[in-house]
Amino acid sequence: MDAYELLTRNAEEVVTDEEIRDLAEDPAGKRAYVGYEPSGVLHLGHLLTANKLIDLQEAGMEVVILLADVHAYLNEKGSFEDIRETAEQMKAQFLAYGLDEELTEFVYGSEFQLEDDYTLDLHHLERETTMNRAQRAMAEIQGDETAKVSHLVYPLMQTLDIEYLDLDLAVGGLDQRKVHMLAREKLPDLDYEVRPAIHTPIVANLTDGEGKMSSSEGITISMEDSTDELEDKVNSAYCPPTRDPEPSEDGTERENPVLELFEYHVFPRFDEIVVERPEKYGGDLTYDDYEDLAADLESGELHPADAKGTLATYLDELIAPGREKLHELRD
Ligand code: NAL
Repeated sequence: MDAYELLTRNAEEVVTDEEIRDLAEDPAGKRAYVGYEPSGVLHLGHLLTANKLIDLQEAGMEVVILLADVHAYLNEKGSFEDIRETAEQMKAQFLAYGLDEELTEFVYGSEFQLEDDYTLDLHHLERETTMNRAQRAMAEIQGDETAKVSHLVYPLMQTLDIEYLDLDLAVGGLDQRKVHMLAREKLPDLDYEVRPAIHTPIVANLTDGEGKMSSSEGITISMEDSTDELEDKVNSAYCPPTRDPEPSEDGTERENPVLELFEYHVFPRFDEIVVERPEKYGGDLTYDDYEDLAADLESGELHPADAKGTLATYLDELIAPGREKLHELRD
């Protein structure tokens, strides 16, 4: 796979394509970042962006993972001490998941976000940005409240971090796009450069294919799940035999989350997917391409129950090393 393809595969959006093409010309040694509010346990949302980081490393890029402790504090995720502790666990799980240790740097936000220069730049950015704009940038991340001043400061700090970490590329889920757009618009006001961004898709809710999968509401799969729990969650997932399910009765768009998990989580990490079936049901099916699996589900060649069983097996293999790490850390 060439570098441009590695950078862009499974991306929902790249900003801008031209800038990403330039970067793909010579990716070796270039630095990409992603930031996470520390939480004790990685879930599929984290792993989706991590898959993109693995793609970037395969293209030769270095990856900076910002453990956004100050951001988590601003977003009321706990005491500062608790947040720091969960960040250490997070680090171990990322490495267990398959990020290249040589090409990954972990940085705590508090290492540089409390310095004088940073603070003064932040105040400059506060002067350049309307409350309405900051609020809109934060809405997708924080939910529907965004009622505290801390929620307005949050996206401005995220904007500034792109400069302070000396990066060539910003990576994040589609829910980060408004922050990245704010950064592209405002960094030049402070005489800083604009950087390209890659946004990964957001997977739909597992149980009904509506909205987005979320760790706070509904079901997500995490490094904490046992093999049995994972199997139960996948088996109860919504999986009509189509890529484009009808909207629900109240008109809400629906996706097929089982297919999405195959596309964004399984196929990027395995060369070949085997669906094991007894001979009397047609024997094993083997896929090296997501499109073929999706087509077989649609035609009826692949039964949803077999698709789910296979999905659970491969997801289990992906989370097993991180699960083990978590148990080690807790014992
Ligand atoms: C991502 C987050 C927080 C701070 C960041 C700073 C720089 C780059 C990326 C960052 C977390 C992210 C989330 N906003 O919603 O998880």
